[in-house]
Amino acid sequence: MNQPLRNSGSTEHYDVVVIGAGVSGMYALHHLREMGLSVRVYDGASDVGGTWWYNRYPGARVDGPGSPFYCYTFSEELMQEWDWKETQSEQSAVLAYLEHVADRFDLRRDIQFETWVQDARYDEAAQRWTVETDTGVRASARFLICALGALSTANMPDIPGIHDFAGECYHTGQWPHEPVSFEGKRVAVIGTGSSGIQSIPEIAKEAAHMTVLQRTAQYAFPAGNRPITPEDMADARANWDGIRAKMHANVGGFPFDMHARAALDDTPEQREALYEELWQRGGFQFFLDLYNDIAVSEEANASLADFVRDKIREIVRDPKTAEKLMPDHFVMTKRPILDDGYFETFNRDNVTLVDLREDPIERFTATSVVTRTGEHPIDVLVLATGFDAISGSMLRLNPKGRGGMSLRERWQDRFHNYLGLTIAGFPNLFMIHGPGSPGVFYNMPLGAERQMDWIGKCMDHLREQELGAIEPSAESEEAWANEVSAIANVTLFPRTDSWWTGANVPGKPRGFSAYLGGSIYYQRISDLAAKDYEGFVFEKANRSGDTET
Ligand code: NA7
Repeated sequence: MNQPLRNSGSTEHYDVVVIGAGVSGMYALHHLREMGLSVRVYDGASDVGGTWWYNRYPGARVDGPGSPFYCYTFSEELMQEWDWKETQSEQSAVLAYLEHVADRFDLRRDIQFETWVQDARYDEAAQRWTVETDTGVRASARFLICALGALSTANMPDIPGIHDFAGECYHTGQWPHEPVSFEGKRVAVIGTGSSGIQSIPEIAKEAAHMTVLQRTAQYAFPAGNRPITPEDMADARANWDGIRAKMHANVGGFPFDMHARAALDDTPEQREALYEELWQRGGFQFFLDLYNDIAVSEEANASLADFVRDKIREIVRDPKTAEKLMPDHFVMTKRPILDDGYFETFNRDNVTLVDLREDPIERFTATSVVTRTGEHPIDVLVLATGFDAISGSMLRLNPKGRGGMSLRERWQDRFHNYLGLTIAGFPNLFMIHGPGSPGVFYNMPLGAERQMDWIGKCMDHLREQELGAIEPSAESEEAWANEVSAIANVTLFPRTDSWWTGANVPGKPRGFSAYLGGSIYYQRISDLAAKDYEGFVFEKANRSGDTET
């Protein structure tokens, strides 16, 4: 049992407190325990899984490159023993995997579930963090690791009367654990991002009527979900070392080769042929096998956007509905979406599409949603409105650093950070998948492992050098922000409103908040560590005692 180093009054003392028992926090716990540290993890949920524990909406599946490579890589045995059944695993399959990881590495004994961390404060004299929880437990630790999840703080729309709606109301990111029945009910869904586009076809099959309230039309690509055969798994297992090496080298952390040609090097006919082939095959592989200039050249981008718009016109029978479904932003500059029968759903008699740009929501009543052109009576409201992504959960935690400064004050104008891992004025606090890191642009379990391994080495460095605290300088934060923007600005991504830029949450500072260099990032952070942690400032340890790391 990983006991607190000591108890003083009502405070438990650890080397490290980790907040979050999702993909990142689970690996953090395992790794820190392997280092011989005492660790306590807190999570508001009643079991492991984080985002995969919360997002149980109908149709929820992996919408990235998928299984068997959306997984941890730290344990050869884990890879060898786990069978994935489909390329785009259902939420329940990913959660079952994470539960297995928790069992296999006996993680739960050091996780306190159903415990919400309400406050985290740095004590400069003690060089320690203290966290307060809603269960009354207070813990102190030398290091605080925020594994809060990039997609975990729900974005709740602020629409007049929404709280007066008296029917059932569910956010996709906070879906109930009990089955929800839509049978015979009139359902409205707000939001057509990944969660809306995955859930709408499933809910429409059951509901009496569905009204889709669309603010931004989206490009969506066939998910192409396929069974993973025992032979596929045997192949992956036999070649695991090579696959793992390829994952480390690949820009997105997946073992795939990227297309080497530019769209503009090919004729329109050749482009059309490639797009058609990829469309028929489906899956996230679409984006990896694409031309290498789609995200950087307006003309290349337009060629793919036109192809998808033509597909929508082909699939959707009613031309007026098809026109409302036409996206007009650069393709791939909002999170690419994989669908399973989304556009076909608009051919159903029980589905109505409302384009909120021409027919905005005015208010909710107890029994309906009222748009400019009329009233839609509903029994169930589904909010597929996404998340205050990437930085939102850090702001919700709102840790207090040096001099009691809150993160909300520090991040008022921009999400100041260094390497996406650390923040000036918040010593010994580390983020996993924070703003400024590759985060959601990288294979997230692998990214969590690689960031956590770096953090572990950094902790070792402090111990070896008898240092008490580490934090970045404000200058290195500035330089990092410039590097993140410079890479993003080569692409078309910052030119579209998205949750990547913070545009989905009213009042949020705008800026592209992910490091798009992918695997280069891991080389960068390791090189900086090798140069005596260039860009950081250190403080000598004030005292020893329970600061045993
Ligand atoms: P997303 O991708 O942020 O999608 C949210 C959707 O909700 C999107 O269509 C938004 O329109 C819409 N939205 C948000 N607020 C409103 C209001 N107030 N009124 C109308 N429409 C609104 O979140 P998801 O959960 O779908 O996906 C997040 C990630 O989770 C996804 O990328 C996967 O990796 C898993 P907008 O486009 O902002 O105009």
